[in-house]
Amino acid sequence: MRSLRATLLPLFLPSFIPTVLGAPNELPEVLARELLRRAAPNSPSGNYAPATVDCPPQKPTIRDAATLSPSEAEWLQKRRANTVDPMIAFFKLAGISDFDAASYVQSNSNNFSVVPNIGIAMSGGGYRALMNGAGFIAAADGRTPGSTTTGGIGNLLQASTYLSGLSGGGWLVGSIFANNFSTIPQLRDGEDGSALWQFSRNILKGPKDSGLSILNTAEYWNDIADQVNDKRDAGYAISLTDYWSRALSYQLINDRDGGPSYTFSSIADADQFIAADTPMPILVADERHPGETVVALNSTVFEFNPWETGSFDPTIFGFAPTKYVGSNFSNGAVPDDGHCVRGFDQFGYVMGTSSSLFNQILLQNISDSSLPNFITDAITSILQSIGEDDDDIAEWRPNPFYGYHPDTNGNADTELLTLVDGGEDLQNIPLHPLIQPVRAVDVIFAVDSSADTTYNFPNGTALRASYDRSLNAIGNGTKFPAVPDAETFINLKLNQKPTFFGCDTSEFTSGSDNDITIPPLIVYVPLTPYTAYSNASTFNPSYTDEERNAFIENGFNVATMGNGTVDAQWPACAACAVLSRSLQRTGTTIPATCSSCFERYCWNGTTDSTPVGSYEPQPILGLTALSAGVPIKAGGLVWVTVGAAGLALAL
Ligand SMILES: *[C@@H]1O[C@H](CO)[C@@H](O)[C@H](O)[C@H]1NC(C)=O
Ligand SMILES: *[C@@H]1O[C@H](CO)[C@@H](O)[C@H](O)[C@H]1NC(C)=O
Ligand SMILES: *[C@@H]1O[C@H](CO)[C@@H](O)[C@H](O)[C@H]1NC(C)=O
Ligand SMILES: *[C@@H]1O[C@H](CO)[C@@H](O)[C@H](O)[C@H]1NC(C)=O
Ligand SMILES: *[C@@H]1O[C@H](CO)[C@@H](O)[C@H](O)[C@H]1NC(C)=O
Ligand SMILES: *[C@@H]1O[C@H](CO)[C@@H](O)[C@H](O)[C@H]1NC(C)=O
Ligand SMILES: *[C@@H]1O[C@H](CO)[C@@H](O)[C@H](O)[C@H]1NC(C)=O
Ligand SMILES: *[C@@H]1O[C@H](CO)[C@@H](O)[C@H](O)[C@H]1NC(C)=O
Ligand SMILES: *[C@@H]1O[C@H](CO)[C@@H](O)[C@H](O)[C@H]1NC(C)=O
Ligand SMILES: CC(=O)N[C@H]1CO[C@H](CO)[C@@H](O)[C@@H]1O
Repeated sequence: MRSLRATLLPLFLPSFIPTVLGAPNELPEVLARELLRRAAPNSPSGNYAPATVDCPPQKPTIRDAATLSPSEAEWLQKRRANTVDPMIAFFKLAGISDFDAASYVQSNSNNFSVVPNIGIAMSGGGYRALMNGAGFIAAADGRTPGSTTTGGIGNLLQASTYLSGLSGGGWLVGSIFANNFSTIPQLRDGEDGSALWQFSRNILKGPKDSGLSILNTAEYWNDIADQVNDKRDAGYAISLTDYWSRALSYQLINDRDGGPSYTFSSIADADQFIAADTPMPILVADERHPGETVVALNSTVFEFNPWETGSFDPTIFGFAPTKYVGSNFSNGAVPDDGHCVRGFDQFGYVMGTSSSLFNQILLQNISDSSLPNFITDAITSILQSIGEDDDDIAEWRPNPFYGYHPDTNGNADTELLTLVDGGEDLQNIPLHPLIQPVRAVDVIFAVDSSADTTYNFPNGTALRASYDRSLNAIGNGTKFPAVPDAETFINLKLNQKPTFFGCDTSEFTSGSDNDITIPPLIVYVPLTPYTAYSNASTFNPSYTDEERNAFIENGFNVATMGNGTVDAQWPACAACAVLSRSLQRTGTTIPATCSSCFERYCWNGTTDSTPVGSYEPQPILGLTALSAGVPIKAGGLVWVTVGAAGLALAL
C-alpha cells in the first residue's frame, strides 16, 4: 500500500470549475485523493528493456512534419474547448476593470481563433529550474491553495494547451505527468516511504527506501545496474544516460524502483489525458553527432510528446510514433518482414535524454567512495568505448529516421541517433515546439531559471538564442520577437520582473505580403529573488527540505509578483498578455488597463548596452523567516571539463 500521508493532501478535481465560475475567489470543494500515476508501467517487457511486439494492423510510419499529427489535431478539439471555463475563471480573478474578458471568451467559446491558445515553457537549470518552475506551476494551478485569492494567477495552467520542459524543466514536467498530474504541494510533500522529490538525499547515494524496502547505496546501484542490464541483454546499446536516467527516476517517478517499465507514450493512454483535462506535455532534446563537441544553434531540435518523437526542423522534418520508436524504421517505414518494438520510450530515459548534460554528476564523481566498484567499472568501460567527448550523449539506436529525408537529414545514413541535453544549443527555454506556426500558440509564459550570470541568474541568453535561430534557414518559417543584449536585460531590469516580447506586431508584418505569420507573445518570467535567492549552482546535487520549499515559494512569488504586492495589477497584465493576439485578430480596441500594462511590461525596443559590473540582486520582499536561515550552498563544483564546451555553466 502506498497511500498514508497522501490521504491528507487536498486535491480539487476538475469538476470544481463550475463552482469557481460562480464565485471565482471562493475555495472550491476539497476532495482527498492519492498521489497516483498518470503514466503507466506498460512496457511489454515489464522492465526497463524494450521488447519486440506484433506490429499494429497499420504498421507505424514516419510522418512528414508539415502538419500536426492527426492525434494532436483531434485532441486539440477537446483541449481547446476544455480550456474555456478555466480561462474564464483566470480572467475573473485577474479583473481587467474596463473589459469583460470572461464574456468575450464565453461568447466566442466555439471559435478557436478567438479563444487564446496558451503555452507554458519551463527552462533547464537542474534542480534550481525544477524548483523555481514548480513555484510557477503551483501559482498557475487553480488547485493549489492560495492560487485563486487576490493577486493570484490560478487556473492559468488549466487554461493552457501546451506545457513544455527541457532538462531540469523536463524533470518537472515529466514528474507531473508520471504522477497523474498531481499538484506541486503533493509532489513536494510526497508520501511516506516514497523518494519523490526527496532532494536532500544525494542522487549518488540513492533514496532511503525503494518503495518496498530500506535501501543502502550498494543495493540502489545494484538495482540500477540490473535494470540497465535488462536493456543491454535485450540487445540495445547502453549509454551513460541510461544510468543517469535510472537514478533520476527514483526521485521523479513515484513507484517502486523509479518505475522501470513506465513509458512516455503511456501518457496518451491515460483517461484524463484522452479527455484532454490537462495540457499536452512536450520534452525537448538536441541532436549532436558523435565527435562534434559543440552543439551549434543550427543543430536539429527534437521534441518528445505522448504520440510522437521527431523534429519540425527542415533537416529531419518528420515524426515517429513515440510508442514504437525502437522499431527498425528504414526510409520512413518498418519493412514488410520487420518487427515492431515497444518500450524504448522509457519515461525516465526521455527525461534523462533531455538532461543528458547531467551525466556529469556521475562522471565527476566516478571516484566517489559511495559509488560501488561495479558501477565505476561500468561507467569507465562505456567511456572507453565512446570517448570522453561523447559522454553526454543519449544513444537512440535504432535511429527512427534512418534513410528518412536523406537530402536534408545529415544523420539519415547512420543507424544511431545521438541526442543530448535540450539546453546545449543555448536555447535553454523549450520554446521551439511552441513557436511552430502549425501550433498557432498566442502566448508563451517562458519561465527562465538559467544560470547565465556569475551568480546564477538569467540574463536573456536563452531568448536571444531562439531569436537568432529564427533568423537562420534552420528556423524554417518560425518567427520570434526581437530580443536585446544581456547588458540591456540587466540595465533595464528586464530580468527582474516579467517582460513581454513581441507586443508590437508590426515587426512581423513588414515583410512580404504573403508572409504575415505572427508568432506568440512571449511573457518572459525570469528567476528573481523575492523571498529566497534561489540561485544555487546548476550542479548542486542536494537540497534540504527547507531549501526546496523556499525555492518553490520564491517561484510562486516570481509568478505572482509576490501575490500582487509589487504590482497589484500584475494578474490583470498577465491576462492582457493572454488576450493580446486574440484582441488583434478580432479588431477589438485594447482596453486602457491593457495599454497601461503593455507600457509597463513590454520591451519597447530601448537598449542600454553599458557594460555591467556585478549583478547581485537582493530579495525584493526580503528573505522570509524560512529562507533566511537557509544558507544557499554554492555547490562547490566547477564543471569545466564538459565535453560540450563550457555550456554547463549556463544551464
Ligand atoms: C488520477 O487523478 C484523478 C483525479 O484528478 C483520479 O480521478 C484518477 O483516478 C487518478 N488516476 C489514477 C490512475 O490514479
Ligand atoms: C503568496 O501566496 C502563496 C500561496 O498562498 C504563499 O506561499 C506565499 O508566501 C505568498 N507570498 C507572499 C509574498 O505573501
Ligand atoms: C550549421 O552551420 C554550420 C556552420 O555554419 C554548417 O556547416 C552546417 O551545415 C549547418 N547545419 C545545418 C543543419 O544547417
Ligand atoms: C533491428 O535491426 C537490428 C540490426 O540490424 C537487429 O539486430 C534487430 O534484431 C532488429 N530488431 C527487430 C525488432 O527486428
Ligand atoms: C561530486 O564530487 C564533488 C567533489 O569531488 C562533490 O562536491 C559533489 O557533491 C559530488 N557530487 C555529488 C552528486 O555527490
Ligand atoms: C550573459 O550570459 C551569458 C551566458 O549565458 C554569459 O556568457 C554572459 O557573460 C552574460 N552577460 C552578462 C552581461 O551577464
Ligand atoms: C471566428 O472569429 C474570427 C475572428 O473574429 C472571425 O473572422 C470568424 O468569422 C469567426 N468564425 C466563426 C465561425 O464565427
Ligand atoms: C521605453 O522604455 C523605457 C524604459 O525601459 C522608457 O524609458 C522609454 O520612455 C520607453 N519609450 C517609449 C517610446 O515608450
Ligand atoms: C546568490 O546571489 C547573491 C547576490 O544576489 C550572491 O551574493 C550569492 O553569492 C549568490 N549565490 C550563489 C550560490 O551564486
Ligand atoms: C515554412 C517553411 O519554410 N517550411 C519548410 C520547412 O522545411 C520543410 C522541409 O525542408 C519544407 O518542406 C517546408 O516548406
